[in-house]
Amino acid sequence: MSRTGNSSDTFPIRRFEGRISRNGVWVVDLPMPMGCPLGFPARLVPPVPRPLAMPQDILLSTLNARYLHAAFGLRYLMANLGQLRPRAALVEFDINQSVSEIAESILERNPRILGLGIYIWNVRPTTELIAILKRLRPDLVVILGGPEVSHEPEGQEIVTLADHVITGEADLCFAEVCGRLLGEASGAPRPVPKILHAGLPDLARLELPYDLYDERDIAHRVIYVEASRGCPFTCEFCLSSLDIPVRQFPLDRFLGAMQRLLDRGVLRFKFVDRTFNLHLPTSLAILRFFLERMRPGLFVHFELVPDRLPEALRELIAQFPRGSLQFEVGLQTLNLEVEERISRRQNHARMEDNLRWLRDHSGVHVHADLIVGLPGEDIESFGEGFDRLLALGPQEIQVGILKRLRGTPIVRHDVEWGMVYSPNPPYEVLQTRVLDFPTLGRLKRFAAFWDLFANSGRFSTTLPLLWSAANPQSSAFKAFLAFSDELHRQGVKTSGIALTRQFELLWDHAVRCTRIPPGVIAEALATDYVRSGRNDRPSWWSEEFGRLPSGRSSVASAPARQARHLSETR
Ligand code: B12
Ligand code: SF4
Repeated sequence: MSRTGNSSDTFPIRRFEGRISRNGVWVVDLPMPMGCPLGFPARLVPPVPRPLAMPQDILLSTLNARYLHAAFGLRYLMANLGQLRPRAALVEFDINQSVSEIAESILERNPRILGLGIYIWNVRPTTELIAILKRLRPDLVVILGGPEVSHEPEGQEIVTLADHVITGEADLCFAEVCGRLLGEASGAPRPVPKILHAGLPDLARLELPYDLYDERDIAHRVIYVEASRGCPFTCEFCLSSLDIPVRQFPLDRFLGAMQRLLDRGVLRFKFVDRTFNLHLPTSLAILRFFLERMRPGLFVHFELVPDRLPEALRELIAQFPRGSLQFEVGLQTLNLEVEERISRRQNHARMEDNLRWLRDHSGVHVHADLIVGLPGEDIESFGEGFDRLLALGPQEIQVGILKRLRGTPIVRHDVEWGMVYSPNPPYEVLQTRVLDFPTLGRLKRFAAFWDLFANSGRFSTTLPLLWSAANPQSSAFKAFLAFSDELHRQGVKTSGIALTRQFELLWDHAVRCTRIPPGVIAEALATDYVRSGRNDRPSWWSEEFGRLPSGRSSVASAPARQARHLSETR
């Protein structure tokens, strides 16, 4: 049998491609032409017997950002392979693994076609991987897809090395291309262009991929789910601004799949919908679904736009147990001019009202995002926005550095605002007309230390002291920037600091650089120390401060970090 020929002469009778539907009816999987430029006509394929499955014919793979993350996109491709599904396998790696070990593992499976998901976090090691694979197995057909190769593919080394690239949502198109390459239907392989643009698939016709989360995924990984695709907004730094229109998966089928996940013991759901609160009836139905099935440990994460929280949504949200919901809220900037410049629409008054409401009347853990380095935003403007946001009380503020994602229209500001980006992934901004390289470095450290000390929830009693009444003139942003600068001066790195060392560093800074009485600092720090699970006497605690305070109770539903925040805030 040739590697690319049709092997239909070796099949056991009674081995059919297809599946039994939920109501027990035999369904033949059709390669759907929707959105695939190869233009196969919609046709009925009779349930012909297929060859004995060769699981290695097609291998789907990717390098995830960490083991914890599952490749959701690949599972869609696998679920929608139709007749080819028994001849395919999915294997995941992560970017911390060695490229040669990954190559070995792939070659062991001896695939004919290798489909790789390419993202900003894996483009570099995957380029290396393909170079190795192609040397060892020049006949291996490599098909790429994913956001990093879906835009500006020209000139990318990884694209040069690969055989084909399918841009966009390839759920159905990948099956079509594999069918062609394997000579399905026609008996001989047929040519496929190097770059194909998959159109938007009809979500109602997609097989949902949730059964492809296996027991190990359920036990150890984030379970990604989506009820819709696309975003109606046009923020110029974001790839999703190109994903218009918004499309919904049929709600009943989606909720049925969520029920099966719950039945299999999934407790933590992460919705990747760009804006969960866009379509009110759907948002309400999904929230109601989870509320009715609430159980200890159930935790659901949504991304939403902050200025839309109508009363009906609020009523439902308020009923969720503390720590069972997490909202990721993209603010990005609070500077109106910058917002307008990057085509981002946001009603500030409503946003502020909603964030306050969430803080005061719900048990939602709010994770808010800000971006450093947007065109025209200087350090003062960023700091003011940061302080305003902090005052609204989100449990976490993630400070991200602007990235020049391939395909995004943010490049139109390059000349006017002196935008200079790194040529290497993740293409972070290096300097702008109003933020020089050293200042951006300072803000990057601020972001990393903020994550370690504030977002970790470990110092929630002590940190506010840095910008409290003891330092009335100092904004939280300035006070924490001073701490971050001080750590840098001492040569402290932004990662790999032991917890006890973090306590020492904060103690040292607070005592030396603020006017807060040592006893007050020690009391606050000791509260944080005990809450972090320690019961030994820390080096900075002295007899004169008396006994160490006792610990606080935790929040049942939330993961550890979120629980630390929420046990403090109510
Ligand atoms: C989950 C996620 C992560 C996870 C990682 C997941 C993992 N598996 O490792 C985490 C949280 C770590 C993460 C981090 C980041 N992420 Co992220 N993330 C996402 C998110 C929310 C969901 C991805 C997903 O599952 N989507 C749903 C599936 C169905 O879509 P899909 O993955 O795109 O797959 C489809 C197509 O791409 C294609 N496809 C995919 N694989 C393949 C393979 C083949 C062979 C083919 C033919 C086609 C194909 O078909 C699929 C089905 O339609 C997306 C936004 C979004 N909603 O998509 C951003 C997104 C992927 N992330 C993005 C970015 C920028 C980042 C960060 C840089 C953010 C930051 N901090 O600034 C970091 C980088 C991390 C790092 N270490 O460097 C960008 C991608 C940019 C790019 N060019 O890759 C996105 C699109 C967000 C955005 N709108 O800008 N992210
Ligand atoms: S930042 Fe959020 S609202 Fe703006 S385009 Fe991206 S996903 Fe949509």
